[in-house]
Amino acid sequence: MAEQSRRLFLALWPEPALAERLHQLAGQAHRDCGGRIMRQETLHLTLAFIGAVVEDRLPELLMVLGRVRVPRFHIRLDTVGHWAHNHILWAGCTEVPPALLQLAADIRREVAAIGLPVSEPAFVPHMTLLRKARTPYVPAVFEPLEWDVAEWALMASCLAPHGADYQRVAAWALD
Ligand code: 3AM
Repeated sequence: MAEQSRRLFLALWPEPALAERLHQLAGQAHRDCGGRIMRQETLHLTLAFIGAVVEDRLPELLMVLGRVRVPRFHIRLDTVGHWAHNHILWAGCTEVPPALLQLAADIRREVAAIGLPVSEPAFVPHMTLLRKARTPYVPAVFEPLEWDVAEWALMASCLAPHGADYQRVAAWALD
């Protein structure tokens, strides 16, 4: 019988109040840009994507991820970007906190060290708001959204017809 595997990635997950503000922003953008709005409970900032991992590799993965030590940091979400190549409209930050870059780099290094595949492209912190957006979005007024980040999580993604469902596998507090 084939071994059970789960599609894993690492992410920052916003508190419900911030997710609600982001979802409102997505709703405003949707009126101009079309596309598909991410469900509020699925909004996140991906740190690293791993992909399918068989269950018996999980203890080792949890062990190496537990070595990552990064101080808490603050993200100011103050920009809305659009990627023409994949039609994603996203919220991001013009000033990327060094600790966020360190967290993503340390996670990728630990995952690669145990021979699991981990996303290679340059890390551009973003929170996907719309998929299949037709155009960029220029908000008339945009009050930055402030985010005190205290933890990061290992998530499992389950692809479904209505979009991915996400399940929290483990989480670690920042220092
Ligand atoms: O944070 P976003 O929405 O940009 O696009 C997927 C999503 O990113 C990305 O991982 C996040 C959680 O699913 N993703 C999916 N497949 C991927 C892959 N093969 C991938 N990232 C890199 N390589």
